[in-house]
Amino acid sequence: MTFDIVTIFPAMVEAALQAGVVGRAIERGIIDVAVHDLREFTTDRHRSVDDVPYGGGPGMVMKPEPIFKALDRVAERRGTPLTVLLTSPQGTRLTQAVAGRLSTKEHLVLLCGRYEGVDERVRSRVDEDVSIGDYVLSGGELPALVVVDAVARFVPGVVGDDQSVAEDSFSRGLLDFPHYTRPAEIAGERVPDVLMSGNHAEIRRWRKRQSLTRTLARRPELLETASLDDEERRILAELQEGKHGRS
Ligand code: 4GX
Repeated sequence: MTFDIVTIFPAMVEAALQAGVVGRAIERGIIDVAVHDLREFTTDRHRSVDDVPYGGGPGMVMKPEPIFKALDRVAERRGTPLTVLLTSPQGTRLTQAVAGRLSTKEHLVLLCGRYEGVDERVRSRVDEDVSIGDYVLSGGELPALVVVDAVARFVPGVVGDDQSVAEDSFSRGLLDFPHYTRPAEIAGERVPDVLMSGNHAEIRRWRKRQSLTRTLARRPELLETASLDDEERRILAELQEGKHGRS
């Protein structure tokens, strides 16, 4: 899968792409990510990417010409079809399901908005707006990186252990269970005995109960759409009756 990111802060985006799971996937050639400096597609002496809004008002608007030129370059280099995403607070909220849908595309282009946004005529080249959440950021670079990370994890081979993708709590619609590593005791807090018991059936049930307890307490709406197995449905019923609720 290939990603093209169009930004006025290429160094910021490139630095983040070198770290962790995504950085390794790029190194191994499992995904290809190219970062394009929007200023390279300007033609004026000041390399302007923004201009004052028609109609007046505060702030600046991203000029359409450099964006059109950048998208033309990407299309010509990669060949069609490209799916162009604009990171914006007006967009489709990014969820695990949306990331999964986007991962079925061969090629994503992420346009990082800055200032008050882009000239409306850029819309003719945008397939979908994507928002990472209801808060105001200074630009679309962090959202673009979030989209690449969440989408890339669906690409086979990006996450080393396929099992951990399948068992990822959010892909099942539940919150994660608590994790522990050594030492067995720190600051007077011990690792729960069940995790040291070697009883794998017990451990599995305990983790399910923990996931369900947390989801019920913190994100009960997730339970409406979660895919639960028989055992999880039984545990949930118990929890909702108020039994064993504090385990
Ligand atoms: N999830 N921002 C984009 C400028 C902008 C505005 C409108 C395009 C259209 C954000 C978010 C976010 C702030 C990034 C405004 N670009 N993007 N920027 N939350 O808040 O995605």
